[in-house]
Amino acid sequence: MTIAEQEIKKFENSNCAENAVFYQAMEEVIYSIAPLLESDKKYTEHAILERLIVPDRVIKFKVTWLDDSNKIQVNTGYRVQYNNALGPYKGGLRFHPTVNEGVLKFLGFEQILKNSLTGLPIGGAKGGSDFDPKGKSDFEVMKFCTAFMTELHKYIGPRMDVPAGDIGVGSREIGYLFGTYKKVTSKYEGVLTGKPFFFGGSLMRPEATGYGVVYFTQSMLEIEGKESLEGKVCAVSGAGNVAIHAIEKLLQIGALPVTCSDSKGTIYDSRGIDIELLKDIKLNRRASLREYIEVHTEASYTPVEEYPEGGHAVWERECYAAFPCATQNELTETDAQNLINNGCVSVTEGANMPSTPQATELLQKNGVCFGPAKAANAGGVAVSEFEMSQNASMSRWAFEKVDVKLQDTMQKICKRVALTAKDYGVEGNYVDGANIAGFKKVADAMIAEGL
Ligand code: NDP
Ligand code: 2IT
Repeated sequence: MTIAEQEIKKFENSNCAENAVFYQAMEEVIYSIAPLLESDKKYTEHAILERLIVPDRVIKFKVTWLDDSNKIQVNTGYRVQYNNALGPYKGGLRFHPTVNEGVLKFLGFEQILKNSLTGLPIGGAKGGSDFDPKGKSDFEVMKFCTAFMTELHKYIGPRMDVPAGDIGVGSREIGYLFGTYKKVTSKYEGVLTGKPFFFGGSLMRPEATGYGVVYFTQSMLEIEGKESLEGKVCAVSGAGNVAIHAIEKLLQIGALPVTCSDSKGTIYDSRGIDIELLKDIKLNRRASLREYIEVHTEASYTPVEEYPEGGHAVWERECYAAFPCATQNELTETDAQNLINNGCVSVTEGANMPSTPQATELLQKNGVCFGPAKAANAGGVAVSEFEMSQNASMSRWAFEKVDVKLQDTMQKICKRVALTAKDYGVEGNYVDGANIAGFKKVADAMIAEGL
């Protein structure tokens, strides 16, 4: 049995339905870092994987709130404080009905290695709730956020744990959460990132993840000797924070993003996505993407019921570069085959773990440049750390300054990942490069810090 197989065996009891995505993420990392474990036995001797895979703590709490008809609602809240070897726990909050401990452990585990790759002093965490903001009034969202933070505030702080947004949590929710934290603690401090700019947020935090994904892709294509994105057709999935800003940056650099999608269906617009309309539908009005074709009648809308079997309408389109930016496991083996058949040259993950293991393997085998989430979407958390920095020094940075620092961060991550892959004999494999580089830094800190 190889070292990687021995390590995975130690966790086979945790492979239950609730932990499926967590197990998937963990298994990928362990197989990826096998060359490091084989070449340096200290990581096994110090039981680093056993210590890294079990979170420092999982906080689980009840959230009770009154809906608009004065009916009592009960949800579950979580914060998984995973690892703080490199800095305070840091990572987003997800509000979505599919949230459970297994999903948050997968996201928190990925976050440790992602945050390590940024080179910034931040540990890994994730949290959230099974609360569904869809269809709720602003007042209901506010009441839920107040109830959630009334409990969570006990466990977080600017030097302890700094949450941010993720699916279902944007600047509106962060505002309500911040307001409650301030009220119950009487402290005005940088305890959350992704705040609106006028009360302590960083310029460019909303754009950071999507823009960073495009900056990462530009670097990856350059390193791999491929043609740049300018003038190229691109396919993007999702229609939330990450997808919208990836589309915006693609348009700014002269690429042609022709798709976007939400949980109900996919838009294809061969002339390029109308970004202002998309923002109005999804950010301002939180409406369905279907409305896009009411304005652009020549575009097409494919509802999920009509997706190809085992696949998604976005990835049936011919494109040079693909950007899955919606959710985990949204890009399947069928989708990967469609992309390959249509001549796709690169896939960059904007969402966390959007490609299934089978899809990733197929894309890599066929020579498609593959930018894994923990490297490619690290721009969001990097600008979150810039926000922590600005809050701590009571300062404000200009948009251009944040943008330059973000570009620099994404280029450095990309080069480091490519170099690490080369050093460990897997040149061109950005998945292994990211896992090894991210893991090594955290593991070395854990060893240096003792038990
Ligand atoms: P949003 O809530 O802003 O948008 C999520 C988008 O994905 C929406 O279009 C939503 O559709 C769609 N979606 C969500 N769940 C599903 C599903 N089960 N099936 C199909 N579509 C779905 O979230 P973000 O844009 O912030 O997050 C998207 C991804 O990026 C997530 O994987 C997140 O973890 C990751 N990420 C986010 C970062 C950030 O800074 N926000 C940073 C790094 C990664 P609908 O509108 O119908 O709900
Ligand atoms: O997955 C992620 O990196 C995020 N949701 C952002 C985390 C953060 O702390 O900004």
